[in-house]
Amino acid sequence: MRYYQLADRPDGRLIVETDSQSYDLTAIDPWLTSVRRLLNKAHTSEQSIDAYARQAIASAEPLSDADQQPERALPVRADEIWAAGVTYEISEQAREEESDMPDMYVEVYDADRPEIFFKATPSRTVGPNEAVGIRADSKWDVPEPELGIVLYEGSIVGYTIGNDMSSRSIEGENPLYLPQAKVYDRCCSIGPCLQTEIDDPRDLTMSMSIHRDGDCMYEDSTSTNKMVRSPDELVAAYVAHNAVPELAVLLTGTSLVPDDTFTLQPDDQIDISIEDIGTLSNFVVSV
Ligand code: DO4
Ligand code: MG
Repeated sequence: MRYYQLADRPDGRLIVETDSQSYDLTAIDPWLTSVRRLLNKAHTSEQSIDAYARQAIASAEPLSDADQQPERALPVRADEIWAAGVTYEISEQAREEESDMPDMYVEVYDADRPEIFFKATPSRTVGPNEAVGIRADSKWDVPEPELGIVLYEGSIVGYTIGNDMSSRSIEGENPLYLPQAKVYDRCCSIGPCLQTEIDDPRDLTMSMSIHRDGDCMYEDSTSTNKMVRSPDELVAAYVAHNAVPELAVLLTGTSLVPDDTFTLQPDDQIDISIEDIGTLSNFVVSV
């Protein structure tokens, strides 16, 4: 099932989409304004969120198409977002090329311990159709389209799409600058929904396009089957010796890297799609 957040009411509105219909969970229970609240209720009644939602919508009327038009907002307001790195060969090769210290990327790609880094707080995270940032002190900037794992109390509850916005010039100058290359205003986008029914997260088609003034500057697709780590392995590394917050997102690394001649500019339009989840669209601003 797909869970969407709408922002057309002050407290928000939570929509669930089943195979064939959409339902307004907030209209059914006014307390259910967010995915977090739904997870809280499901957790208290020892049910999965899908079981809880199915019960809630059992006797409700589905929404008409017109009711579903309002803009979709950030679907999961995670307490923190972390990200895995160098989980695909193409990412390892790109870092090797951009860095004066390439060996460390080869080593982490092959190592038992994955690279996991802190990516964003809620204040730095945007939702669908909002602006993502490129740093004004960076010369080379890219989006990183990534499958996002949504975790409640450290356990996987579903998947989403994430954009790990990155400064390649700052990271390339010195790997110790990674936090500055990765964590800044509007550095992360999440959306368009929380999808709880993914059969195999390691077999999803993912694509990204970047448009500038109506021209396509980049377009490519890949599959999560090229990931060298499993979601379970990445989650195990994230929760190890780490009291994680109630709601978190863990991004799983990028497998789509534009040519080295490409850098983002303000007003560029980024569209990232993952099979069974949907499309996350954002435009770029300088921050
Ligand atoms: O090692 C630096 C970051 C890698 C990353 O963000 C990725 O592979 O997606
Ligand atoms: Mg990344």
